Amino acid sequence: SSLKMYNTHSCNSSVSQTSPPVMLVGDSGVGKTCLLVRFKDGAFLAGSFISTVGIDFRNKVMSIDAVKIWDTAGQERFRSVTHAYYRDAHALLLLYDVTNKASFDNIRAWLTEIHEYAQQDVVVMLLGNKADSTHDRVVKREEGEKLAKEFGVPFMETSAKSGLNVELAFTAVAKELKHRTMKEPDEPKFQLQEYVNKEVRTAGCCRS
Ligand SMILES: Nc1nc2c(ncn2[C@@H]2O[C@H](COP(=O)(O)OP(=O)(O)OP(=O)(O)O)[C@@H](O)[C@H]2O)c(=O)[nH]1
Ligand SMILES: [Mg+2]
Repeated sequence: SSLKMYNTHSCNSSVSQTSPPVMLVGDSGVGKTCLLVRFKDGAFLAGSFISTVGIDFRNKVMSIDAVKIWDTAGQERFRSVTHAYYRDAHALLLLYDVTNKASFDNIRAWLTEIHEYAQQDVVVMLLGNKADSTHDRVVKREEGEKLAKEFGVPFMETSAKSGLNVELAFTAVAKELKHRTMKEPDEPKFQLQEYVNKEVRTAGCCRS
């Protein structure tokens, strides 16, 4: 089946069939592929923009856990392909671009789609990407915070260019997913929102 595809990219056996899939979603051009490349390889893809076709499968072994990362195409014409993967995703990183108001306005539609196609207990995190673009910014951090609060999802701003909060976004969801699988009855529940609040950095204030 096509679902087997994700293992063909893996040369590390610790990313197995049971590693939880984390899916990157959001409009075309918001920086999903760049965020993944920054996280995986520590590099930034500057210059010409190569839009993702369909879905791309990557693996990463983190100190917390190994995760499979599915980078999806934001373009409308690939929507039916990405829909097919929603139900298998354990976590969704939903991105908008702080320099693109339409990508922010579309977040509500994305969340509706997530409710429709994803598992009910899927971990969702809202990311306002391109936080490095001070001059082109049109969406304030507070607006992102407000929207996230309305939908009860954790939020942070990120930058694939500077690296701001990139590691944190993936680490936070991996910690949450790891905690869910451990099922230790006496263990206190992992507080994703609190963890994010404690670790998050703000664009322009600190080095990333
Ligand atoms: N300044 C800045 N530019 C970024 C950042 N992330 C991505 N970009 C730029 O935005 C453009 C689109 O990035 P991609 O990662 O390819 O976008 P995508 O969301 O994967 O788009 P699709 O694959 O079409 O869904 C590229 O030209 C990147 O260089 C960022 O954090 N800061
Ligand atoms: Mg892409």
